[in-house]
Amino acid sequence: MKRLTGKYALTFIVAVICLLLCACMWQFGTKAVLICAIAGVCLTAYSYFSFKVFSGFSFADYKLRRFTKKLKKQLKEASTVYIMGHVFSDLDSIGASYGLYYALRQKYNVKMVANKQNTLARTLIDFLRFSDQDLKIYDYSEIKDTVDKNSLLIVVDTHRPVIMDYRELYDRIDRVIIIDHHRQSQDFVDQTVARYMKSSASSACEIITLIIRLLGIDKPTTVAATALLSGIMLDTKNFVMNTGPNTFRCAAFLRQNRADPVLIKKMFSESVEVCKRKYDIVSQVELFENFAIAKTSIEDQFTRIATAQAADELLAINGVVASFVMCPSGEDINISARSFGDVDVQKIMARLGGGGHKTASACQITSNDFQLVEKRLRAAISEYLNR
Ligand SMILES: [Mn+2]
Repeated sequence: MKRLTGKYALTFIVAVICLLLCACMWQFGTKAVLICAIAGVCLTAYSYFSFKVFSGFSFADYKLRRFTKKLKKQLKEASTVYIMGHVFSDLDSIGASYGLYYALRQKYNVKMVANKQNTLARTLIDFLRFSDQDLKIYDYSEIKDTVDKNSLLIVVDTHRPVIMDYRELYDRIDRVIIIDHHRQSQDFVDQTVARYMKSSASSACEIITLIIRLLGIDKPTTVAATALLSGIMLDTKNFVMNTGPNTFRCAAFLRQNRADPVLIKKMFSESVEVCKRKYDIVSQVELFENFAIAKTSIEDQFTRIATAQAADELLAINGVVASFVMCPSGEDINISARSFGDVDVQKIMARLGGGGHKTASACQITSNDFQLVEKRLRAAISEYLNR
């Protein structure tokens, strides 16, 4: 027999107490019994419906509930549902796509679409394909003939068409749903039938975790839970950046369903070349006020990823509030900037013609003279400090 869940147990107990009270009221006449019965029904209904709210079973806000309703309606009308993330898909993009795919595949005709060649989440994709035999991840070329006018596209982890994994697919489908945690860009044109964009959420995986609970999935598989947790861990840099109460609630829920943090840690592992390069950059750091500045002059396939990771790593230095790493890129010198949020690195990068976020930003300067670029960077930092 299925064990009584908390909700039903509570409702049952309340109903029994109400019935007993009604029986006791018998001696005071039928009026008293009637009043007691009405109160009892109300109380039972209240405990049934409000259980979720008060027991903390669901932390989704009103907007997300409304969005999920819209999503269900759209799903019912769709012939095929495509789920897609962004270009150079990361753990968050793939994890969120898979989480949603997993939640919907029982009921609907869903296809997970991702570029398997250009991805930063190779380890997660391999893990998913190995552990979930039913999963098939499609390239655009494999599905382009199956698109019709009733197709529905769900895009996760981005809302900008230019960086969607397959722009062609977005252009061909009229009904688009967007689920994203990035701040809305100024050039965003809303052509969606429904969207949920919440910049206070840590990651797309956090939002998807809340959605799959609203869709009625209380026990996701270990594979789905691990995929979702990997996205949260990536985007929060292991629960440091952009975390809110819901981040930890979702993580707790996923861990309860046997998400594997050790496996995720292994997914973050890098090749020995990248590691060496990263610490090579870190070891050459110079401090300017509370700002860490480092550089590398070598350009190869490891530079991009090692630079970004070195910039993250530099924030671990005592007292450092922001970090900058310079690296060559063709005719340009790139600067990756990071901070904990007290310093707005986007403003500093904007002075050098770049952009990004408060905590992660970058710019490109056409030059091959590191000294000159560093001078300009220091000037931009001083300007920022004396504004
Ligand atoms: Mn993300």
